[in-house]
Amino acid sequence: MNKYYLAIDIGASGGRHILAHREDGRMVLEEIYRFPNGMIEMDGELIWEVDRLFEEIKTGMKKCLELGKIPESVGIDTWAVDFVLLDEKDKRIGNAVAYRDGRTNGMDREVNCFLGEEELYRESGIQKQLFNTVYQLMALKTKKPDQLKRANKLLMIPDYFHYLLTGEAVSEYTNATTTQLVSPKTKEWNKELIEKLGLPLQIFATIKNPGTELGSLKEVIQKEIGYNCKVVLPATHDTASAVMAVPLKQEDTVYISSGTWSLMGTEQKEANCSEESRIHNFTNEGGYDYRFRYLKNIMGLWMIQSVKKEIGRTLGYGEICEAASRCSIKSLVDCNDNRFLAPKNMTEEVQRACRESGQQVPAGIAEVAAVIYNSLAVCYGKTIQEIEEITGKSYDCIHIVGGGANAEYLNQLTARITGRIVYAGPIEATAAGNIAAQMIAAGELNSLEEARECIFQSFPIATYHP
Ligand code: LRH
Repeated sequence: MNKYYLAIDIGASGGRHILAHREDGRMVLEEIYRFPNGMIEMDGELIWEVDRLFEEIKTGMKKCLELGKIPESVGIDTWAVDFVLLDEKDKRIGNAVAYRDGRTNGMDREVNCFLGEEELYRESGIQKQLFNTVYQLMALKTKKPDQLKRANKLLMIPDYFHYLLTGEAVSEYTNATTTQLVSPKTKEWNKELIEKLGLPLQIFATIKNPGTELGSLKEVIQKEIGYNCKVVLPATHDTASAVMAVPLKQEDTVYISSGTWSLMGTEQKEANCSEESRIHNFTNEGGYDYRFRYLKNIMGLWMIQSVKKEIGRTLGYGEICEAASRCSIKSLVDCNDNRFLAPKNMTEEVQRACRESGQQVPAGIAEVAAVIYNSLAVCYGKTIQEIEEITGKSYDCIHIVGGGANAEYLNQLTARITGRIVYAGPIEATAAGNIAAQMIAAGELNSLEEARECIFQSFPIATYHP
């Protein structure tokens, strides 16, 4: 009898339920349910529909029963930094505001009134990004202080869903680090930092590591979906799960977790909270087994997703890639420019950036996409050089994992522009990483190394030469 494990992987643009089991040593994944996600506007805010997402979570879980494949355990991962607040009756306070909402504008100055950026980086090791939880909390403190006063718990999005499933409120470590309020030394909430910022310490739930068994499903949930199973914490930050699934052959490898964002970096045993690292804007996010994800956020395929919605609705991503590869336009934009974080219209923003810098202005989906793909590859090239400078090591290959590893043209460009061999795959890295944490917890795999070896044997990986 196969033992099944269920990964629920929710990204900014969609969610999936993936059932997994082992067969001849390999990891076999089966997508059993899929649903859309995206920010919507409500009460003048950009928000996530967490109530609908929770309904989708349960609908997908019911499919397991229909298929007669009841999982041993389930675990949820999502994007990072966003959270909900609960009052003392465990009712949600306000909306689940999305990180691209403008409420954090100017909040870096507010935070700087309490402590400088150098100190914040020394204490957290986290790359400055205006959408980080710390700036979102400062926005609440300045603009909606009553909400923060009423709050009894802060739960990150996957922690909130796990709480709805089990009644257990904890903070999973990898995602907690993205709040910028966890110490990379103690791996616990940084109480001094939280107090210095005037934030209520009592709302932060106990930190638990991926692999922790949270409990079983609440009775009402069991009744609704028709079975019981354990909830086991994966690395609930999707990027942390994806990095678990990078089939590292040697320790010093550069990866890109490619999806809505491109997260480019390397795994490190210790956090690097130096000034040099801060100035280069690298982050030290917490990883499985306390391995730091030393990486940089690059705007990523969000730019392509947005342009597709605006001017390429009828095309698939493969077709967009293909059409872009036939263009000769040479214009480049700075993918890390905040102007691309949440523009009213991405196509026009890319065109404007080209016009302002005196370059050819792209017209039509193929050219706009070509500018974006080329700009991303150039950004990858700069980033790998920075990683080499900071770590003093050299890297001859790049592993691209996640949905974006499908973008053949981008893979080719990345190999050519960075001059490194590119290995692309697994595409299902996030789900595979989520499952790996559950399988290790169940004793089906012994370690992260063994999980990576298993993943390497289980999924196709394409090679691109410079
Ligand atoms: C990718 C991701 C990334 C975060 C961003 C908020 O989905 O989790 O690692 O920086 O979303």
